[in-house]
Amino acid sequence: METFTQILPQFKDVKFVTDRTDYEQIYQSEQQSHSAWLLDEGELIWEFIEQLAEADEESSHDKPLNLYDFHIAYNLKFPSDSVSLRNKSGVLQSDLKDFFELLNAVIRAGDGDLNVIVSSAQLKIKILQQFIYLRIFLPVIVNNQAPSKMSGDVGVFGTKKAGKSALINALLGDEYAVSSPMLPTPNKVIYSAADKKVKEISLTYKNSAQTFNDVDALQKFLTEENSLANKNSSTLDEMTIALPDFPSFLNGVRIIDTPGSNFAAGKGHTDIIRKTLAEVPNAVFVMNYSQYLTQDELKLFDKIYKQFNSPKVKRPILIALNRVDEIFDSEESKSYERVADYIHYRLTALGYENFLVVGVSAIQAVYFDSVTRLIKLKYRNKIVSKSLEIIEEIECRLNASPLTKFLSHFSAREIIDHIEMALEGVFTKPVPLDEQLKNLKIDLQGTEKFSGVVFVNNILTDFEDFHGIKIKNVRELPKINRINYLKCLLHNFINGKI
Ligand SMILES: Nc1nc2c(ncn2[C@@H]2O[C@H](COP(=O)(O)OP(=O)(O)O)[C@@H](O)[C@H]2O)c(=O)[nH]1
Ligand SMILES: [Mg+2]
Repeated sequence: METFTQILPQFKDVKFVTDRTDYEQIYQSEQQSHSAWLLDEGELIWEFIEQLAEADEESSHDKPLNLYDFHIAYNLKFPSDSVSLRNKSGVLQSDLKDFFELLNAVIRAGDGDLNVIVSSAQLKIKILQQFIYLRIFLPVIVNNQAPSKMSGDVGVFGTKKAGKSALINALLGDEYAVSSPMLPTPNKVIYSAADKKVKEISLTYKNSAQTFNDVDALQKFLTEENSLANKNSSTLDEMTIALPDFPSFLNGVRIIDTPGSNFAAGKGHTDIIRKTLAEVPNAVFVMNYSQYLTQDELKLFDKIYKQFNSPKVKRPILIALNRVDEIFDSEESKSYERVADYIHYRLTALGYENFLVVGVSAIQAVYFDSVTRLIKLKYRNKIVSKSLEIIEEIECRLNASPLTKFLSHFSAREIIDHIEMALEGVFTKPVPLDEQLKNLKIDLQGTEKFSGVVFVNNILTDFEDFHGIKIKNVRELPKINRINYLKCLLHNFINGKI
C-alpha cells in the first residue's frame, strides 16, 4: 500500500499533448502510455473520449485504443498569481499560467514533498478533479490557510442499491457489511477500529456487546437481523462494529453505513440519513453510474450538498461513482474518466461546484480481495509461512526504532502482505493467475465462494479482450481496481488535505 501522501507514478517522462486534432498520435501505442491529453476547458472530456472510441472503431489499426489507461484532463487556465508549486525548502515556481505548466513544474521538481498552493478553494477543487482524472495526487493548499485538522467520521450515503455497503466492504478489505440485491441496510452501522489487543470482531447493538470469531459469523448474524427488518419493513437500532483488522489508511476514523434514501420503508430510513448527515464531518456519496443520475439521486445529493455547503461549513462531497464495471461492454465505455466527467458535467450544469467525482467498482474490489485471500490460503508456501511468523515476532519485539516508526504506518496485515509479495517467487515458482483461478474453481465448486472466483475470472477475461492487458499475478489486480485511488483520496480527505 502506498503511503498515500502523494502519487506520481507514471509521469516520469510524459509528453503532454494539447493539440487534439491529431488523433493519429495516440494510436502509436508507445506514445499512448507516455502521454497525457489536456483539453481546453471549452471542450468536454466525455465527448472527446466518445469521439476517440468511434474513430478507433472505424480505423484499421490492429492494436485497439487503450482507453482504460488513457490519461486525460482539462488544461485549466489559471488567473495570474493564483497557482504556485512549493516543496519543503520554498516556492519552486510561482504564477503558473495553466494546468500544463503546473504538471511540467511537478515533473521538473521530481519526487519530494510537493504542495500546490492556490488562491481559492474553488481553484483547489478544480485542480484536484484534474488530478483524479490523471490518477495522480498532490496536496493542494489554499494560500495562507493551514490545512484544517479535520478528522472524524465518514458517512457513506446514497440511494438504495447504489453499492454503499459494497463500497464499505471494499474500503475495509473484507465482507463485513451485508451487501445484497435483496436485503437493504436497515440501520446506521458504524465500523471502527478495535483496541490493539482484541482479536475478535465485536458488535455493540441494543445496549449489549457480542463478539464474533470471523467475518462469516458476523455476516450470518447481520443477514438474519436484516431479513427480519426487511420482512417487517422496519428499521434496526444503530450498530457499532469494532474490527481488529481496521485498515490503516483510515487513521482510526470511523466509517458509517446508512440505509438507501429511496426505500419504501420510508420515514424510518430518511430519519436515519438526516440524523447521520447532521453528525458526520465527512460525506461520501455513492452513485450508481449505470442509472445516469436519477431524480432520487439528485434529491439526496442536493440534501447532502446543502448540509456541507452552508455559510458555516464548506466541505467538498466525495462522489464515488460506483458500478463502473457494468458499462464495460461497449467501446466508449472503457474509460472511467469518461463516466466521471459526464457526471461532473451534469452536476456542474446544475450549479454544484464543491464536489469531486471518482469512478470505482466496489464489487470488483470486494471480489479481488476475496480471491486474493483464497489464493494466499491455497498457495502460501510453508517456508513463507514460517518466515512470516518470525517476522511477526520480531515486529512485536521491536520498539521505537526508525524501522518501527516506518512500520507503524501500516497495519500488521499490510506489512505481512508486503513481505509475502516480496517472498513469493523466492521460495516457489509462482503459479500464473489464470491457473490459480482454475484450480480454485475446482476446489470451490458448490460453495458460495465459487461465484466470486468466476466473477474475477470473467473480469480478467474482459479486461484482456477489451484492453489487451493480461493480468498474470494477484499483485497486479489493483491495476484494474480504482478503489486504491479512492482510498488515497479518502485518506487525504479525512486528514483535512482535501
Ligand atoms: N456490478 C456491480 N454491482 C455492484 C457494485 N456494488 C454493489 N453491487 C451490487 O449491488 C447490489 C446492492 O449493493 P449494496 O452494497 O447492498 O447496495 P446499498 O443498498 O447501497 O448498500 C448488490 O447485489 C451488490 O452486489 C459494483 O460496483 N458493480
Ligand atoms: Mg446497504
